[in-house]
Amino acid sequence: MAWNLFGGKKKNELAETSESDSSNPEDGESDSPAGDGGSSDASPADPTAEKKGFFGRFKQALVKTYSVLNTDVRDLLKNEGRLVDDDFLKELFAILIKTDMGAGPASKIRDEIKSQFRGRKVYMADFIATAKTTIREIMDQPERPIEYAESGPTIVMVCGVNGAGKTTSIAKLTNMFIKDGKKVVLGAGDTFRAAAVEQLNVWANRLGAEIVMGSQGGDPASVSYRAVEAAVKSNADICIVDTAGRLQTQTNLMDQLSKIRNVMQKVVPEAPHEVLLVLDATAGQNAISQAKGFSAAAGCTGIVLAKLDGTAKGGVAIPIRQEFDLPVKYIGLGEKEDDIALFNVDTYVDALFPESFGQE
Ligand SMILES: Nc1nc2c(ncn2[C@@H]2O[C@H](COP(=O)(O)OP(=O)(O)OP(=O)(O)O)[C@@H](O)[C@H]2O)c(=O)[nH]1
Ligand SMILES: [Mg+2]
Repeated sequence: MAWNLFGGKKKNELAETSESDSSNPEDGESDSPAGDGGSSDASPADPTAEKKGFFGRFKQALVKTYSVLNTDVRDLLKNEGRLVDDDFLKELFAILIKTDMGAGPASKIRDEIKSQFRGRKVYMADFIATAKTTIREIMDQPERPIEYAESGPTIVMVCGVNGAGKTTSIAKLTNMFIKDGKKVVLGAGDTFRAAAVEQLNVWANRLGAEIVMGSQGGDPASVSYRAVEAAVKSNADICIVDTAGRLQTQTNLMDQLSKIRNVMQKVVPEAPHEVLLVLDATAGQNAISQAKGFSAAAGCTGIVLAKLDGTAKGGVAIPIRQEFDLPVKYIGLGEKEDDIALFNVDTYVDALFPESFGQE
């Protein structure tokens, strides 16, 4: 059972999906901030449990960010509120910046508080409401699951800097598709690192996906071509191609991504249907600067924000959404194949500011 991973794609779940898109902040509010939203608390037969589970998983992913932000804001505002003056605005900005939301979004929240409350007292509820509204406005995007090909296999290319979480994210996506009854072919296009092919092969065997591999040091374009070809031949639904980690400054490696695209198109002219840029949330703002050139060079269509669970810098999803001008499609919540969720702005904001925010 997917965690609403497919948006509206699963016809037999449409009724549940529309309810469980977690735009309701009350979902799972009985959870602790750490959330208990692992796979244990939702049963397929119980949509309420699924709602709690989906929200709980977001809370779990953001628990480190929430904890720091909550403590700082509570210390700032106390129970009695604070007069909005220059000192207060400076302190507030410094607190917001710590989440790695970036200067733009932090200034926007600060300025909004300033224009609404200057010379008066601001209370916790005012802050939460202003922050949530402002972040929602900045991030505004509909849920965007994978866009499927109209016919034939959907070809997905995955790229990003070294160690961002590409291969693990591919495993998670594969698991999600297979659970949804889809046939998946993987292409081990990272021929650069010695253990990379084996890492993907282990996942493929464990999850039950077909895999096309080449030799280490071989041509990634050739592997990608053969993977797409195999997907067409075997009537697969999805073909996901892994690529080696690279930096946007490595021109030859960035050109290699274009070459991979070109050879895919010889088999399926519309390929790749999706180019997912995997970003490491633990790198915070560095994740943005490291991967800034990727979007244009690789023709990215969406972002997977991996390792959100491992960081107190979870505010980074906000500038990522802005800077790349791409939808954040999925978030990574851990190292296991189930640790993925479809990204939803409302759920993200509600998880950052759950009902417990500001309380002891
Ligand atoms: N906590 C956590 N760890 C993750 C997540 N995604 C990946 N990892 C871990 O991050 C490390 C790197 O993940 P990989 O998937 O190998 O990253 P990659 O981008 O394929 O790396 P290269 O192929 O070397 O460029 C591994 O130890 C993963 O288990 C996540 O969402 N949460
Ligand atoms: Mg890899």
